[in-house]
Amino acid sequence: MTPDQRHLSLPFFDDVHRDLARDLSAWTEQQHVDESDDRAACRQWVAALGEAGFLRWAVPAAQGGALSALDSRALVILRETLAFYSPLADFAFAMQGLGSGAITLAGTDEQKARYLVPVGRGKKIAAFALSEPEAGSDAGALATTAVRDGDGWVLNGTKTWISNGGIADYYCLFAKTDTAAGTRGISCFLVDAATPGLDASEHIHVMAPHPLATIKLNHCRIPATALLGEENAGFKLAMQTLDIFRASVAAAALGFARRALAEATQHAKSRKMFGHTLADFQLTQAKLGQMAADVDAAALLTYRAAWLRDDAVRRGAATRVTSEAAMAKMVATENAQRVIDAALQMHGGLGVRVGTKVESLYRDIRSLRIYEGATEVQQLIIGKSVLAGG
Ligand code: COS
Repeated sequence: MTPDQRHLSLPFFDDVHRDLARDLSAWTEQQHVDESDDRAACRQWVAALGEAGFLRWAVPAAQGGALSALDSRALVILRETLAFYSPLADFAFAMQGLGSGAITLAGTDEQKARYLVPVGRGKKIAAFALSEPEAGSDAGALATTAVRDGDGWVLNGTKTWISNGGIADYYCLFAKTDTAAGTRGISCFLVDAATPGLDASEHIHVMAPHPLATIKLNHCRIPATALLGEENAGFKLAMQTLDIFRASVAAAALGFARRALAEATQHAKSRKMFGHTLADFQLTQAKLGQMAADVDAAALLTYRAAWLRDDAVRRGAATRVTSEAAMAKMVATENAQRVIDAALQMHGGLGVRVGTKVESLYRDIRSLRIYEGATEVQQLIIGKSVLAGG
């Protein structure tokens, strides 16, 4: 099954995006990764994506990337296409981007060379460590501390829900450097996985298996050069990184929804019922019509958010796309959940049978409505922006 790519003719995209989508789709269709062990599969996907050159889109050209700056539309195309075929392939790509995005935004030349070059080749696995047991949606409430010690820092605390936890080579990790300053007292650090005192052995098992762990930091000593960006400017850096990747979460949801719609359409055309096919019934046609509209609404919001950011970068403008990215993430993930549920329902008993594509999609989509800012957080962000007048 291949994705419908008619949307690529929309003016949001350039030829570079169209070529990328076609090459990636042809490549991914040929991959045969055994996904029964999610951690081994992710390592394999990172290596394969790196070797094939697709991780180059997660880093800028100066560090071996495909384009001079991170391109949101390319990220959207990559995640949408990979998600159509394999949620784990999408996850592997996404984490290379999310775990290195802050370095692209704020890294020194040395940090960029040390981390971005291998990330773009699939030689280092990246992770983004923001959440904590008591700081999920309220990201500013984190309790992990980084205290100056001689010419370095000492980290103490617990990070949780960390994607790639346990298989990452380094963590882009946020900690309090001024406990009295709220969101203005958070800094970002690049912490190598082999740092003594870092324990990533507690795996978290979830309904759609992927590498996820709790990270314990017990007197982890890191050098002064591990500080990423300015001291106490880490919260904004985290938010700016999320602004880029939230539209790509929307794209992953879109890839899942497109796959569910394709599965439902194929099933409706072939399934015999009451002397007809399922597709002959108006009830089925109405359902497919609603699903297609939900997919297109999600697509347009996602492409708009990506285009707006790329356009601002091209013009050198400091325009924030926080609200547009939040709308895309909220609508695409919520719509995808509905589309997948409808596709599953259309499959009848087969829909809940383990091994059926719509069954795994039903599990895969659920966490996207939660991570990188739950739907309720997106509503909050959009609402604040409406009240602020834009
Ligand atoms: N870009 C740049 N700066 C931003 C920003 C953005 N997108 N969002 C917020 N900021 C800045 C604000 O301008 C403010 O700056 P000042 O201190 O100079 O005034 C500062 O950051 C604090 O912003 P705010 O007051 O809005 O922060 P809140 O503590 O109210 O939190 C939300 C805002 C809820 C939006 C934030 O905590 C959030 O996004 N939570 C979800 C976190 C998340 O996605 N977790 C998943 C982790 S990855 S799986």
